[in-house]
Amino acid sequence: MAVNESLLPAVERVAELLRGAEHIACLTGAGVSAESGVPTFRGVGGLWEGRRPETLATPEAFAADPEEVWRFYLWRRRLLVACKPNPGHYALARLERRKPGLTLITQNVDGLHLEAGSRRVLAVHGDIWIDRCTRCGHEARATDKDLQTIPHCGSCGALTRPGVVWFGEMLPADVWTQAERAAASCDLMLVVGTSSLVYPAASLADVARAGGATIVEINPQATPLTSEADVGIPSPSGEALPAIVDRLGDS
Ligand code: BV8
Ligand code: ZN
Repeated sequence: MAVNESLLPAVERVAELLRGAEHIACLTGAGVSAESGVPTFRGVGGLWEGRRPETLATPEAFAADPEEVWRFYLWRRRLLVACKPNPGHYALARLERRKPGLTLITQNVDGLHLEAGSRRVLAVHGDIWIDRCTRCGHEARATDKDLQTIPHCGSCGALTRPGVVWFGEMLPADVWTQAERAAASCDLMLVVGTSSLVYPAASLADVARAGGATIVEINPQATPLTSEADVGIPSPSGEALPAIVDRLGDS
């Protein structure tokens, strides 16, 4: 689908900002994977068996009932096996090739940015495809051969957990430091497909603005960031991002 005609001036404005920017940070959330068929967290269909992800994505839920939390994550992995990157993911990978100063920071754990060809990806909430041992910390990439069985550690046999950051857990320190640095030093920040409700990721736009960056939001719905953004494109990212990157041309 092409971007709505009425948004073309905003699309051209963002392309112009990208042409002039050297350091660009892009923060993405679940919305950038929505057009790939991945349910968002807080949108319609974002529930699992009537439960909200926030109540399952916690250390407490895992301690109380590891099997139930694993059923949630195995369900999401089975969903993801059928999901492919969408034009929004591919546009960001093209943008990285055109603008090497781009840093892509994602809250998503689905791996679709890497699958679309983005190379410099800071996954601040981890990776759903990683199994991490609860005893020895050994990490292994899940194979999608069998997504019905709770994985155990290949090294010590103990129960594993998904390699994602749960609510109440610290973000991986090295990745978070790089994300903060990219936000603080960018001239332009694109905030794409996120409700801007989850911290500290949602604070990155404030860090960028404090550093003098121009803020662009791409999201069909309004968020707490919308009133603060310099440019807003109320469009699905799978339509807006390709339109923007197409306008960069080869100049
Ligand atoms: C931490 C991995 C503690 C797991 C995730 C009260 C106030 C402020 C903060 C807190 C508070 N109480 C608790 C906190 C902290 C908490 C938090 O922020 N809670 C929120 C809910 C209030 N944060 C934490 O716990 C973080 N850790 O703070 O550490 C600490 C501090 C010091 C010392 C020790 C400890 C950890 C947060 C990470 C949690 N893990 N995911 C998993 O995936 O299973 S977060 C989860 O939410 C996902 O990663 C998701 O990406 C993220 C954010 O959601 P969004 O990506 O924005 O998705 P959402 O569905 O919300 O929105 C989708 C958007 O897309 C919508 O706006 C929609 O309009 C738009 N959209 C839809 N379609 C499209 C589209 N956009 C474009 N195109 C489309 N087609
Ligand atoms: Zn182990």
